[in-house]
Amino acid sequence: MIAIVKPDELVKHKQFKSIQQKEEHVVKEIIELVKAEGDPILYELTHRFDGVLLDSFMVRKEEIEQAFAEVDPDFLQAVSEAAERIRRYHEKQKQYSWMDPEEDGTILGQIVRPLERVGVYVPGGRAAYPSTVLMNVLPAKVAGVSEVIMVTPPLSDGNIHASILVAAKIAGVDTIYKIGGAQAIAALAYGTDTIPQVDKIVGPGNIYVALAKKAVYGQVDIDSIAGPSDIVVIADKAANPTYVAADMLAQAEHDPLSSAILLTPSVHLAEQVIIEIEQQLGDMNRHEIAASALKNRGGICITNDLPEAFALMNQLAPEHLEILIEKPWDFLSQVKNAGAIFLGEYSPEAIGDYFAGPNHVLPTEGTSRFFSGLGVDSFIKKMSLISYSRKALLRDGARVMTLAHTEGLGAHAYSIQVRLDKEKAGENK
Ligand code: HSO
Ligand code: ZN
Repeated sequence: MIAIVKPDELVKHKQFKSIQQKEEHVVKEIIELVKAEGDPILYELTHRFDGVLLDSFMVRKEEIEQAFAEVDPDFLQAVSEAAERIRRYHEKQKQYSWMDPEEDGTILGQIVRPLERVGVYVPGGRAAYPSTVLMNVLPAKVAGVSEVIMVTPPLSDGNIHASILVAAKIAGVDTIYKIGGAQAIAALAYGTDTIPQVDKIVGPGNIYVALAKKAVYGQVDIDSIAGPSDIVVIADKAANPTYVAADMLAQAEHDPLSSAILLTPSVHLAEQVIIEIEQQLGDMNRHEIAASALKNRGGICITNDLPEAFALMNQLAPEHLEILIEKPWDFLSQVKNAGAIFLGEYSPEAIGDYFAGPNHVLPTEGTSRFFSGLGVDSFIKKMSLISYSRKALLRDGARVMTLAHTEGLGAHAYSIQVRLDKEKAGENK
């Protein structure tokens, strides 16, 4: 099921484009329709694509109360505790405004402000994860976003999964609308009579949603477009092959295009992991998805040593990196590119997917080379602040004028000159 591959094959493995362009024209058409016609076309498109004619796409308070009554108490407990840990972790990411007074009375600073309104897209069907609701909403709330709007396509009976409604409420979503697809993205980007225009849209979705997000980028901000999920495990002979296999399969079960790669200097461990994968696969409820993922984008690579494993991992720039070696902390400094790092055998990726606190929305497909995961940062803006003093302007004015003249911008220079002239005239009085 999983093959032993050479290092150069691994890097090729990784190169994979998930977004096709052929649905682009459909998406553009939908966006134009929603811009032109607003609410009525949203009802029509929901009827056409989701097969349900809604009276109203706004989720009512009673529907949320009903969802709380419906869900398993264990789920309620787990999701509440997860939300608490995620909130606490993100609190630490908060950035604060600062002001720096200089001796001459000048004050420079940076003012941090949250975005005002954010839209969170939650996909329908099998990929509607309550954990993803928490991961998208909580950082926005911690950042201080005043209004978080969630959109999600209705099920064929016009409802939304109870677990999604419960997670949304616990995370602090302000309003929920039953709309999905490109039409939901267009409504959030341009606003309709019912749906307010937002400043940023986050959350995963199918190809139509991804293309719609790309198309409205600039009108609003968006998060990065998520590709299939991936993991690299670096393990040595001390690692437990049962754990290594289990963690690779946990990733593989997401999607037939998910990637799970093991880098190890130990041939013995590699052999044990292959046996374990075969055994554990047999018992999996998502057997077929995981098996195709391992076949399509799985691989085990035997490296000469651990430094080579780390170098290869950095080339792959994984979304998730598990370090299952004897002294994982000793190698942390070698990690340059990874969305999230899991150290030691008690940190399986699943603890991070659901509960530990860090965000599970992470850069995929090698983009951890230059992107970071979703966080409080994703929902704030920074404004610079300048309050120059008279003394400082008199001191620096001539320098500014030199630079302005060099750029041929006379009015820039003059805006300084008038002040210098006036102040100097005042001094001579
Ligand atoms: N591993 C996924 C997140 C997830 N796992 C959601 C379970 N539910 C991407 O980081
Ligand atoms: Zn996962």
